[in-house]
Amino acid sequence: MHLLQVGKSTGSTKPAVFLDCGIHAREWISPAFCQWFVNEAVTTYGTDPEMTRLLDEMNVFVLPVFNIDGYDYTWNRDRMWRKTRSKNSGSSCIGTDPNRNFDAGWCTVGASSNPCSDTYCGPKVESEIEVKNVADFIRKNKSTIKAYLTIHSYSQLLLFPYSYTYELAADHNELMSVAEGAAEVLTSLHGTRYTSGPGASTIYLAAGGSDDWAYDLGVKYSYTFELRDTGRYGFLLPESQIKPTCEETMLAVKYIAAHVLRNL
Ligand code: 0X9
Ligand code: ZN
Ligand code: ZN
Repeated sequence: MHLLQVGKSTGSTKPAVFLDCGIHAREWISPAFCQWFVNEAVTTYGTDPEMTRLLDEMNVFVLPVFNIDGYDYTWNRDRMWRKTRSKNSGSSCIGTDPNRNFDAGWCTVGASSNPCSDTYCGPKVESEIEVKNVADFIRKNKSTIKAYLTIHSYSQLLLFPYSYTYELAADHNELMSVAEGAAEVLTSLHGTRYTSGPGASTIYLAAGGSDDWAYDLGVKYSYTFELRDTGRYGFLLPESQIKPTCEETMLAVKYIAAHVLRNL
């Protein structure tokens, strides 16, 4: 797994945002966004004042493809594959849903204990090496990581904890107002409309997700983006929509990062 650190080197420790893409293999616009983000960061640093300040004051850890084996499988075998590609003992079905494999109400709701299901939670918490690696990294750097952003598709949603329960997060009001601000700036570019809210009530109850896990670890600004579209093309988002989707998403990510900085 390849993890990039983007930010001005200062010698001292800086607060950080953790951004991952491609947890689910078939959500191709997601890795495209992480790639776009890194290119924008390194090419607009020094000219765009907002990006310059962000990268002066903080680091962004970018995991461009979380589920590498699954992503490869969607390019070469099955375009609609979602899960990892690990073997399951006692079953001929392959893979675990990495976004059901985190230690957050693991496998209690909205997940399956059947290895053949697309939402299989895995044999145990962090059974998937990809999940274990990300969880270990965030745990090790939890004093510096102030925000956790994870990019999925599709549905045009900006979700935050919780998804494993209908209970509201302690920081619900702040998370909601930051989400609404981010969605507003996103819409301003091409008119794409987003819905913001806690995962459980905005899409569905689903335990074991990375956002809920990061939040309960103490990373307050924990968001799941569901990028374009709302179902016309779904995972098969046409090439012509890659650039506008990345451009608008960039505005929302920068908005959240700026809010994090302002509240340090
Ligand atoms: O179900 C998911 O993992 C995400 N939707 S997707 O269509 N990309 O699969 C939503 C995740 C929301 N957060 C949690 N369930 N924790
Ligand atoms: Zn997803
Ligand atoms: Zn455009």
